[in-house]
Amino acid sequence: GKPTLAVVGATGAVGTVMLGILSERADVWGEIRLIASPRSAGRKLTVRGEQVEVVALSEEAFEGVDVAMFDVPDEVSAQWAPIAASKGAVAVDNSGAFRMDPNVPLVVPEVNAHAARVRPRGIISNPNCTTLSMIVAMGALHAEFGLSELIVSSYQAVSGAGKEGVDTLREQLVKVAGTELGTQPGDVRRAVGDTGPFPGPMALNVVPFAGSLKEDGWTSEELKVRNESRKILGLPGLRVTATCVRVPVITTHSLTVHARFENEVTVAAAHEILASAPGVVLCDNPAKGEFPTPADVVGTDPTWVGRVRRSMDDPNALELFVCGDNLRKGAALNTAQIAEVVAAELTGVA
Ligand code: 2RA
Repeated sequence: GKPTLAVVGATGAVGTVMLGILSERADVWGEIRLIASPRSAGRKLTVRGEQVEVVALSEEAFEGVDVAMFDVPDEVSAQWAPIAASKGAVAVDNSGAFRMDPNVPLVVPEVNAHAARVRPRGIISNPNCTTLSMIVAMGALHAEFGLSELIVSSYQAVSGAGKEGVDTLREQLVKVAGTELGTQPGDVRRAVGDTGPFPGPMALNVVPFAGSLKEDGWTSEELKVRNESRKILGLPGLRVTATCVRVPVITTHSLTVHARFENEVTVAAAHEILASAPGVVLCDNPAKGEFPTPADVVGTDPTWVGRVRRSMDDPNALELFVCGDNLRKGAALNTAQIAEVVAAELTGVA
């Protein structure tokens, strides 16, 4: 029969998008079990057009589960993904708890689907949304030109910080709408008051800090881009520098990328690769005003790439602008794709 899937964290920002994605994609699952904190147990959610009652997270909840997706905070995954695995499920985890564990593969199916088969702990990790928003395009270019360095700046949407992030921006936008704020030092900060999960106002502003502070002034997000890109691409020595910035966008992360390669590159060759790469859409006609923006990309599955230029001072380097929906490919969609790779393996289709 078809494998049983559990969705842990079904009521969260990513879980909600996941239920929509599971309803749209080819139906490879038998039972879909929805699991959340005891606080949400008993709620009914719609998946595949059916009402399903949410059950509380417990050991018994994983009985008979073949694949368990986790969209929960790091500490919840750290505790419960190994329990799901000990019950015989393959855990596909979207937290940061296991991504850099050498015994846990970090998988983006378009780039390294093969890595999903080797999972000594019964756990597969899903990358962070910032890495995921550009890595499919980078993987395609790497396969052709051989990547040697990435220098990126991110423009990250507030939904990366969950529902609280979205609520915070929406409340702030109401406070600044129709005013003349944004003309005096501190006027926006005073008007919006509470900045919620962000270290500065998000309305009428950009904040050059996402995640938490780590060593030498780097943030957790910046280290994730570096470490995860290296692991996914299988390039442990890849030079990577990231500056992660939060912008007043609800959903869809963008990045500017300076990518340096072993070999000389041309825009025409890069266009050809990006236009034919699975999971990538090339949208690059600036003369017609055509380039990806979060407002146009949100709600879609692919990684969108535009503004492709060859670096003026380096024939081996490209400059690009990349957008990806951080809740879809950046989280739920990639997790669903990994789970489908496992389902195909379990049912002998792969
Ligand atoms: C963010 N990447 O955008 C984080 C979410 N995991 O805040």
